[in-house]
Amino acid sequence: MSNNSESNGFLNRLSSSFRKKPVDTDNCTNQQPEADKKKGFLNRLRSSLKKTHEILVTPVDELVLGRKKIDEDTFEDLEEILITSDVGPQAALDLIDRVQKRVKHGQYNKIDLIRDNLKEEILEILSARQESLNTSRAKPFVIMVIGVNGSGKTTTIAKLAGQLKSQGKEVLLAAADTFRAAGIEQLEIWGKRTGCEVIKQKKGADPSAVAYDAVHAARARNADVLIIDTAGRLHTKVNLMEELKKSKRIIEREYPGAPHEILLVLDSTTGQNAISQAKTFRESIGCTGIVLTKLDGSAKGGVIVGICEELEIPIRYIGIGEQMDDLREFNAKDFVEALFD
Ligand SMILES: Nc1nc2c(ncn2[C@@H]2O[C@H](COP(=O)(O)OP(=O)(O)OP(=O)(O)O)[C@@H](O)[C@H]2O)c(=O)[nH]1
Ligand SMILES: [Mg+2]
Repeated sequence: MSNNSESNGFLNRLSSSFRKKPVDTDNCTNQQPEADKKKGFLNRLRSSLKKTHEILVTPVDELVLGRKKIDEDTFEDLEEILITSDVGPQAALDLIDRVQKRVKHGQYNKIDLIRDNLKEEILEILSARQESLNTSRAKPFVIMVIGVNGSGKTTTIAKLAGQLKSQGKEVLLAAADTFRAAGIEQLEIWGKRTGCEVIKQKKGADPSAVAYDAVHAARARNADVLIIDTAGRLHTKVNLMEELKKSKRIIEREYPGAPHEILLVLDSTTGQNAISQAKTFRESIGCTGIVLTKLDGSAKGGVIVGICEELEIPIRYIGIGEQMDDLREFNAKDFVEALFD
């Protein structure tokens, strides 16, 4: 945000999105029967993954139409579909290999079962990265949220804070994105809305100093969870990565064992670039979990397969919209069902 009017415009949009649908911190206690809730949840996920479905699944259905048997061409066409749908070259080859093996074993050697083969293999790849975040294993549990500019870090923090609050947890937020005044303001607004205290300093302050204050505050208040927001940074900017490392070092020094989670937020609309981002962040600072955002607006959701295949980092959450309940714990089975339906 370069000036005040831009910043105000952004904050107004943020507030109006709340007016449309207020934060529901009582979400987990509402009376909606479980089955209905699950159905609504799957429908929402299905409509979020519609664009990815059209790029990844519809062409597979078309591939099957009019063919009588599986041959070399079938696999070539399938590979092309997988690559165009941002699954990524490595994951595409692996998937083809897996499907070919099944065909060889004569398990599913009918053309119309290509789709089922593919679905099952994708499920297997995704399931290996399903591991939910357990914030109860330390108190306070410290989460550092990192990622490139605009990937969805701050909104993810807000959604996560809202959800943890609704579970009765005491959550503290730290505005260690000191790069822009609007970054601090944005977190403050979310802090108010979710009822979480925000630890902050002035714009331009050393982010490690904010992290230092926040760790001490979280320990003094005996908070359950501390979530630290950081400024967006291009993964290729060495000095900015060093700044992040410094914050991590300070947190470690002040509270051995922390940060307990380094959550990397990746924007699914960036497709294959999300994988390069993850590799660089992993190498320079390390990350213990991934949040894949903006799946609702993305035709490149297939990248989730590449992420799961190429990086051994669990996917903790997925973002499927801008509302509070649009951050979902990653469930591979639900995801694949919604994608292929
Ligand atoms: N449609 C959609 N929009 C999202 C999602 N997650 C975040 N956004 C939007 O993405 C935009 C950027 O989100 P922020 O949370 O500000 O991103 P950030 O990573 O904190 O950005 P910087 O602090 O500038 O690096 C906002 O307009 C969010 O509402 C999502 O899952 N779906
Ligand atoms: Mg931010």
